[in-house]
Amino acid sequence: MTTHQSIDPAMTEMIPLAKKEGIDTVWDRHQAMQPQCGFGQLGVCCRICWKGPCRIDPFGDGPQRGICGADADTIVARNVSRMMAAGAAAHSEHGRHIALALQQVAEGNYPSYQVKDEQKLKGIAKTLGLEIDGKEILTIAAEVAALTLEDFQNQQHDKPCNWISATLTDKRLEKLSELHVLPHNIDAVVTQIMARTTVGCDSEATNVILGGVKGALADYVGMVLATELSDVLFGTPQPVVTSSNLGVLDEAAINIAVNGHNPLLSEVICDVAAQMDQDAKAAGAQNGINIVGICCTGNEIMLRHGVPLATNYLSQEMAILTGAVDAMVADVQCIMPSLAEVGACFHTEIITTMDENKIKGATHVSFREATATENARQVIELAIAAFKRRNPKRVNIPQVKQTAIAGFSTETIIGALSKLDAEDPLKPLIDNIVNGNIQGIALFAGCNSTQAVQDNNFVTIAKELARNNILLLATGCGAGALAKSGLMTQEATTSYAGEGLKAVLTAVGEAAGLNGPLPLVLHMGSCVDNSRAVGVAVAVANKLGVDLDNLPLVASAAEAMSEKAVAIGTWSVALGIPTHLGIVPQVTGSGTVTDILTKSTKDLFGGYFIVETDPEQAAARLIETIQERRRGLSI
Ligand code: BF8
Ligand code: SF4
Repeated sequence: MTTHQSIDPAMTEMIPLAKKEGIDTVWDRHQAMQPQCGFGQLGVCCRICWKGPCRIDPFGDGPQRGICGADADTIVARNVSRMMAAGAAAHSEHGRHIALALQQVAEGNYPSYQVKDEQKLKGIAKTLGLEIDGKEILTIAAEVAALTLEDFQNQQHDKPCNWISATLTDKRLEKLSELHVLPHNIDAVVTQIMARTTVGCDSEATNVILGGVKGALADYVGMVLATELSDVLFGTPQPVVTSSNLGVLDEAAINIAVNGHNPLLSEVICDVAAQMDQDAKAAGAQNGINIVGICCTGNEIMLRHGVPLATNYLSQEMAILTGAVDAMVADVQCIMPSLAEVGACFHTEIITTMDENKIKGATHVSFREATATENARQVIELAIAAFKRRNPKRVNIPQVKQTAIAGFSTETIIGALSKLDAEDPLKPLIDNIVNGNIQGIALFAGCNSTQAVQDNNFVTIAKELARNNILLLATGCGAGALAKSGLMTQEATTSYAGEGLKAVLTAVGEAAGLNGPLPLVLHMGSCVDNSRAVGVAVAVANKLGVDLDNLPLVASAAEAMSEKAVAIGTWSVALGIPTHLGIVPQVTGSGTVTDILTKSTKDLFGGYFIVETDPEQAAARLIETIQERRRGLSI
């Protein structure tokens, strides 16, 4: 049974429970917000200066220009570019944290961290063009950190960011350079967007959007460096069998849910929790401490430690409604401000950890990398204290849980393929794309939104694509949706994959020692880990001697919500990837901007947005897009 808000079976229990308890959730607030403002939905509302707010009449009867003279095209273009800048800022700030941590580790500071994956670090150093022979590992770490931080500091406009130059195809770099959208400095590019979109500046829509695209590519830089350096510090993900959905909460344990994005604290919480298990048992929790994940922090530790994923973005409040979460630890991004209020209805301690991200009513533990172990201990002590206040009568854990095989980093995928061809690991993948066993590759990324039935777009599209022999990759809350729906299992491959895809997933899985196929959907990680999918695509493109816009590769942000998703979708398009949005973006008030994003980008970059809210129609369009790409390659 499903509800009209969600297809997540745990929600069929939790949504009525919230009603019964009289607790407002994201779905109630969505309802209360109806009808939502039409001007905002179309993107034609401007609040950039205090002469405004201004809005353009979409029917042509009222004002067609704001007070300053800006028309719908300018207003829409500025609004969406600013979203790209905000997304880039969020991911890059996360990346900067990781890079600064690596720099300190290299200097022998930050005792809670170390270089965990030396091979990865050496590989990165080579990719960035560093000489490593005869160098100590910490020297290499220092040099990699310095080159990374240069991407936030470089003032030479004609020198692109190190991490973009090192990770894309030559042809793509040339194209982006010709279009003047290659970022040279993440911070500067974000600043430029804010500057050029302020009152009385850039008003030509295409120019504004191209400025935004440069910001979106800066977002890519922030993500790829965050992902790669996280692997250095915390280990490169390997396949791991774990589980997902609210049934991963354990009534007999102290449940700590880690929510957000940045793995710096959650990694240490995992370590310290293992050491404090006895304290938990002494407090009466028979099964000790049970760490579970939510959103992308959840994805990060799911991939690296097999920590189960409790839920994805839209249902984060529902984890608290189970009455079994003793502490929810929030770092940055996609944390609902309502958590403190919901937590107050139960015994749950809501703990914020980053000084720049506080919630009224939550307990704040000021996290510092230098004192990470101590901070993790504080958090766990708060959870133990809260557990003692837990009311067993209010515990309602839905018995809904799915197995999920996760941990498909680029290295893991290539490693699994190398079991079929050690000399040339990409050959089996390419051969199977050419012979049609695999028709193409689709990356599912991005959020949940109340604008769709939770998880439904992802699951419907994924099943249809799999049936049509398309290899599926996933990240972020899209990955959460597909994990909760049981599509990251070997059984799902047996049930849903088309014959060709099934044969390939089985051959690779058997060769990799899995006693069966690979799961139907390969979980590549959090949102910043979208860069892993680019890694696979670039390797395939280079091997074939083509560019990314020739590959039978599509992306789908089927339930996009966040400004970060706007940035990711836009760099995906700029890299040449047709990118589906299952939510109508707030740009349709300008025909010009809509055309730029869905049509002109095809000529400029090869990638473009496909907007389709109906998941079956969306699947059909994605399949047709892959076929078009195949025809282009004459395969
Ligand atoms: O970075 S997918 S709702 S949690 S923004 Fe947020 Fe969207 Fe989830 Fe992760 Ni990404
Ligand atoms: Fe209105 Fe122009 Fe000010 Fe925007 S910038 S609020 S359109 S006057």
